[in-house]
Amino acid sequence: MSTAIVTNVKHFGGMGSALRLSEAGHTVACHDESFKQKDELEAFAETYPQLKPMSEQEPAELIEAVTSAYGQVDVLVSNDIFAPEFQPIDKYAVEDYRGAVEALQIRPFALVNAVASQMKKRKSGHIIFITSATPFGPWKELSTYTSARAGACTLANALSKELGEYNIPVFAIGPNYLHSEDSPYFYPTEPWKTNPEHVAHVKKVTALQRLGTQKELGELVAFLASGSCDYLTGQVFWLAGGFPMIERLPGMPE
Ligand code: IXW
Repeated sequence: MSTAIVTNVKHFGGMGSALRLSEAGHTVACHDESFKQKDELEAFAETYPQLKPMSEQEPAELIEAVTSAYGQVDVLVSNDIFAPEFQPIDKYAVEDYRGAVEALQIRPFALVNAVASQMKKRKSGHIIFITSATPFGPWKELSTYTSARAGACTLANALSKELGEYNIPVFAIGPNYLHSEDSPYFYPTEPWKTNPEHVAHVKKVTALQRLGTQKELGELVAFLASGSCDYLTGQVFWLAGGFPMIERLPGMPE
């Protein structure tokens, strides 16, 4: 029996990860900010009886609660979210950057900080950060979010160096244009699947010309967590359909 944790489960890559890990036989403990409210937690438990919602919010408390309820943590999926705000550098407040770093770097760091000792003792575990493909293809005027995400990708790579001897692979999955269904983080059905201008944009900037699905994200998470190819560690997987698509220079010969 294996215990997995998925954070921010209702958002970004949360549901794809949790449902697929559960299908693969993991007991999946789920964090979400909304689970602070008892009725939200109960509603989630009723809709998804195969998943285990947790009310704890602080990383160390969450790890402790999951460990005592479901046993040692085998898989950590730190699925981090932050509302990106586009601004030129002289318009951002310095605090905007601090906020992005707190949510996108400190949070996964704190989770690993809390879970590492039990994984090291057992010499087993898998750690996956869901980050972003924006460091691979940065947009103009999104410096805070993009750089904070880049730090999380590097954190995964750096941790892979020290946790390798304990048989703990560490990965980052960097999505972009991942359909988030009814969550605002980051490509909900409205408008990204419905508004013709948004659909045309996705077609243009991704080589595969469409949004990625929760199912596709879940397949990668489950594969990386499965241990079936444990000679991998430290990679950042850009799960972004070939974003950013670079078009041919105008005027170049055929
Ligand atoms: O920044 C994102 O969306 C902004 C609209 C994508 C996310 O990093 C994965």
